[in-house]
Amino acid sequence: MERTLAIIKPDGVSNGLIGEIIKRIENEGIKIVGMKMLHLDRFKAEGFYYVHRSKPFFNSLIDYMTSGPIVVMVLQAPDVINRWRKLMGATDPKQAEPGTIRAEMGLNIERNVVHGSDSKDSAMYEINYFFKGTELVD
Ligand code: IDP
Ligand code: MG
Repeated sequence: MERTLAIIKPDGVSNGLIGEIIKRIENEGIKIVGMKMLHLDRFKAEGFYYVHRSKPFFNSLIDYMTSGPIVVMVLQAPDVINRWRKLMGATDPKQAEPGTIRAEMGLNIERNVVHGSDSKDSAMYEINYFFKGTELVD
């Protein structure tokens, strides 16, 4: 069993896509074991995207991620890190496989609707960044 962190980003929430995205997760047989809605402040968003701090898009990314509420979820299933990234599609919606969330709902390479951890290590960091152990069910 594996866990990953998923986020429905501000554009996904404001465009009314929470239900559609959760439906796709559940239809894959992936279990949601933690979920909350948050509005990140800059400090919290910067800590989450720490690895990108020197990228040219960092400030714009923080503006975007603090622009409205998000939904953070912990997903659990075998191989869920890869499976959730497959459902999301590539970072740039223009490059994303047809049928993926980002291909169908993403606005551009920044406003791309969803987040998913990219490795076991980042999944552990990101889950602990938003959830206490007692906030996860099994
Ligand atoms: P990922 O979300 O597919 O893992 P990362 O490279 O980890 O992609 O980038 C984190 C987030 O930063 C992306 O989801 C996107 O919102 C934003 N981002 C990535 N690359 C660019 C870019 O070239 N321009 C603007 N925003 C970007
Ligand atoms: Mg990433």
